[in-house]
Amino acid sequence: MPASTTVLICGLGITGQSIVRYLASEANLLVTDTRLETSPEIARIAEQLSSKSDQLKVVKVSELATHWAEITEMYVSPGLPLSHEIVQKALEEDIPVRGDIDLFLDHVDKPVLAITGTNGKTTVVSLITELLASRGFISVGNIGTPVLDGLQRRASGFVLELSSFQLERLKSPSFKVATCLNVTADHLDHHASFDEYLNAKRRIYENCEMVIYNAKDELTVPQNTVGRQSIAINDDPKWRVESGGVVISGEFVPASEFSLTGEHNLYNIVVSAAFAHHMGVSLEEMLPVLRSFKGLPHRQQLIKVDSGVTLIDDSKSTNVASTVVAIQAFNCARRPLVLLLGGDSKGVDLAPLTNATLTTDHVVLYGQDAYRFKEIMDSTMVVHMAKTFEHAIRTSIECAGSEGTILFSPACASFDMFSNYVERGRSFCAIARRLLDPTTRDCH
Ligand code: UMA
Repeated sequence: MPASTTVLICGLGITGQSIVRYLASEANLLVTDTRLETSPEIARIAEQLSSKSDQLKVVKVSELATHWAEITEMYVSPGLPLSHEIVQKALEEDIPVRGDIDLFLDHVDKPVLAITGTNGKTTVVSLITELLASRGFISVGNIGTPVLDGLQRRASGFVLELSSFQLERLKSPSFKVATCLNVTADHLDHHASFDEYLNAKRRIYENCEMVIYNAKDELTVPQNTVGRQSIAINDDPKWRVESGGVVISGEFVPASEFSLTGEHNLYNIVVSAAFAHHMGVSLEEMLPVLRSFKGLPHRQQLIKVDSGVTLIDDSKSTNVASTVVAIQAFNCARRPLVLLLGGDSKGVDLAPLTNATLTTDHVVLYGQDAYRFKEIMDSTMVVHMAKTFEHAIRTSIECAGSEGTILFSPACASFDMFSNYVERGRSFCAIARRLLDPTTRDCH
């Protein structure tokens, strides 16, 4: 980048901070965040950054008007919608608007395997990374390590988790292998419509060398596969989910051999194996990893308690589709089955939950959108409204009796009460364990 370049970085979350670190010695940086004047944490980060460099200036959004003429490029964090006035103003001024993934793709010279989807992407990214760990691959992106920080680490390749936010602002995707796992309604407080969300997700296939998709799920099928390598899972006899197991690389493996449970995870296993196969990993090498992979915390995770109650932490469920999948997975669990959900529903249609909840025995609702959920429940359902998170857990325990199952699968973002789903999941475990096992102090 020429030294005279002035780059505007918008957003001071972990993405914005990684862009600052990456471009610090290459350009004059202007940094802003819509939360500068309302969040003490963001103000502290801004102060810290400006104290470290003379080439970095923090500006309030209201002060940007005097800077547009000098700005040559702008990087926008994933959490800031492209419809935001700052982005719209930059576009009016003909300033190129990019995301951190563009900068990463400009500089990366290692294979990048890209994964998106409404649900399951973190599980798939983690499993592919384990399958390729001996080849020196690391996971980056929406999973939690900003891509530019990943670029500074010694890696032979990257397994990149992409959100719709990251994909919609990506200028020219060009991945070695890409998949979109599934698409169901989510983030409709950010995207103007389901189609806009779907189109963002499907951008992952643009210009990529190889596409992997579910031939039985039209929304995941790339519009153009001509001239590219592809694996059409469930259409290809060597790669498919079958009753009671999976076929990977032409071999049948029974579901009972895997630690991961649920039909959706069988698909996740096939996709992950297809990626590893394309990167040269043999079936013999893969099988021990596929068998031992236990999944990730807060995703349909069984929590041990010294009580007859079965406790499932699915705090990672931040949308309706993933809660429907969780209800199906625990349909045969010990009864009564108590579903605990609530939080910030992000403006999506909640109706797909109506039928799914009919197979549960009780529903306990809490948080900002508890009443939106109550409205879509069938009149025959036993629905309990809780005033606080602790009250919700206490009510769930009462409903579960001595040997029922509590499924904590919120179907919502956590931001009305917690900083993220991890904090929410930990809090759920800690409170539930305290109430069920008064001698237990913590949750791991
Ligand atoms: N925000 C502002 N003003 C700004 C910038 C952001 O108000 O100027 C708000 C956003 O509305 C959002 C929050 O700040 O609510 C955080 O956004 P951010 O872009 O600053 O977030 P980062 O800390 O940079 O983290 C982002 C991803 N967060 C989001 O997309 C919201 C992280 O994914 C990701 O791990 C990280 O980049 C590295 O790539 C988290 C996430 O929640 C896990 N992702 C969503 C999901 O999985 O559903 C998409």
